[in-house]
Amino acid sequence: MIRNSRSEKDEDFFQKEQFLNTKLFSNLRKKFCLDGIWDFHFAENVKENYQIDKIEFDTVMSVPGCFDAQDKYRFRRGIGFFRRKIRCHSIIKLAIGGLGLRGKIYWDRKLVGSSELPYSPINLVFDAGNNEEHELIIATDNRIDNSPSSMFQPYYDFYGYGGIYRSVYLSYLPKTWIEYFQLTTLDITDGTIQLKLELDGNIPKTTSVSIRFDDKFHSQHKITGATGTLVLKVPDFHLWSPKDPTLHQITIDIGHEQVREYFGIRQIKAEQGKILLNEQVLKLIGYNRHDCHPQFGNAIPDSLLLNDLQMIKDQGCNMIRGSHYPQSEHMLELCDRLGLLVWDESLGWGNPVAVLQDEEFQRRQYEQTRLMVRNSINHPSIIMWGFLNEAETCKPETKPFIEKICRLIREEDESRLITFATMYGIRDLCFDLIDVISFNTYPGWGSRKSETQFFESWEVHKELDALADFIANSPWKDKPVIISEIGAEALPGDHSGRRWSEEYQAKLLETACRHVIAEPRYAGILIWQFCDIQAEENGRFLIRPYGFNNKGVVDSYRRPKLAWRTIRNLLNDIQN
Ligand code: ADA
Repeated sequence: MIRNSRSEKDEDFFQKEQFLNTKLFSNLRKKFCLDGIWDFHFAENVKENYQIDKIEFDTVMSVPGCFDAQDKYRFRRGIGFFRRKIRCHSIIKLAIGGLGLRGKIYWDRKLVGSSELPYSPINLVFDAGNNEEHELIIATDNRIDNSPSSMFQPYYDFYGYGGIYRSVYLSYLPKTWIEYFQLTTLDITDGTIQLKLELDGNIPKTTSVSIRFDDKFHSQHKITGATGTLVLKVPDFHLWSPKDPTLHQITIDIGHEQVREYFGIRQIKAEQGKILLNEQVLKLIGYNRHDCHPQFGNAIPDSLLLNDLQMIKDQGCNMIRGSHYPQSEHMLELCDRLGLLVWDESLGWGNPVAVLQDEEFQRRQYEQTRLMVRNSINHPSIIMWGFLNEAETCKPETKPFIEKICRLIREEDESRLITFATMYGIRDLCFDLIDVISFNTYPGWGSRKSETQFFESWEVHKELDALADFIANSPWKDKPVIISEIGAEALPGDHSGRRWSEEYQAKLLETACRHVIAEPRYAGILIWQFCDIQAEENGRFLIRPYGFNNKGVVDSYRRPKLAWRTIRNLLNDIQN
């Protein structure tokens, strides 16, 4: 069991499947991280049917890395070709944590896979060939596709970077392998969990499964065919929560293959307008956060990622909304470890009915949502699944699609809550489909009613009361309500006290946080947003000072604005 202090096992936290050659875990799947400096070529104005044989690699690029965040290619659109040579053989699994905006993958110059889903993991299983040097090329295209089926629409309010956003791994697969496993807490009073297993490859009639918890406790089981469900009791169990994020470890061994995973025992539910974690009422307080930095784009290095999460945790928050796309494995591992709750969501931003009704867009959305849920299923930090930020959910035509996404999530996972962030307030038509009602609202900023340039708290109070009153008198009065976005822009160094100043933002956010924290009808507040982010040149670039969305409480380089200190003092006062 892992407590907060560092233990020997923690040394391997990010390489947990890589310590393969130790005697104790000799069957652990052989998995290699391919991150590093790869060969690179950037091609502008290149046609879709380019010939991969003709690409000449003339320079280098870091993986993970966004080429258009580098000075040489900043804001340029085209295809970034990344190449790496690898000596390997036989059946392998290539796992790319996420890329953008779309990608094609070549092995020895033959196409082995492609993806239209920015930020989504890509998992490819294929025969690598003989034991010799092979060539892997990942072509990442950051040109904006403005057809309705495109997953990254030109009007999104964040920059669409090009490159490999997240780590790349290669693993050898044995003849039968564990393709998927899902751990669900069944009973928090006695540590009972459910393990669903899916095998792939050459499937024997029955498979012996040996389970070990925390390297101490051992039990033997059998499954028939490719799938199986086991109900297990975790000995000496300890519950996971933000205050005490204790993790356990499971080792699943099917003879010629072993996988290990950290997990947490905890239960999340919604009841009578409240969110309960392990039967305790929970008030969510935190931030919307984009993976964005001027020098790294979406490919956030681990040290910077840790810094962001640690800042948020140390400020006294307990929650992060991963706006507006599926979060990386590293981000989720750190949140499990630090004790930060996560709302993980699939990609979307303000999509209108015409896009929401496009069949190919729908197919991609289902695919990304399913991949998100299956890839992140074992992270205790995730308490809510979300999708399609601010889609046109006030239109009846949208409802069947939203209903289908909710059904798809529930088919995969019934243990977490479902939500989406709406900008339609009381006009939204899909509240019956979800577990938690989440309002994005900008009183005192976007929806300014008063004439003065200075902040007036009544606007925030009035709006938050109106939303809470509406839900309290609606058929959804038993669903928890949260403010999923609220905020104001602040230009660092502007201390005029007027709109756009640090003071204005700090006052607005302090007012909103105090209101939600004191109001029992609210289950939480997520400030928009943690850091300033690069705006998309086709999106709101022209109405954003410096081309940035400046609603961060820290700037794009993570330098605190006044609001950061204000919220920290507020949470400190409340918690002590
Ligand atoms: C919306 C949206 C955010 C951001 C915000 C803003 O609510 O969900 O992504 O664009 O507005 O800053 O205006």
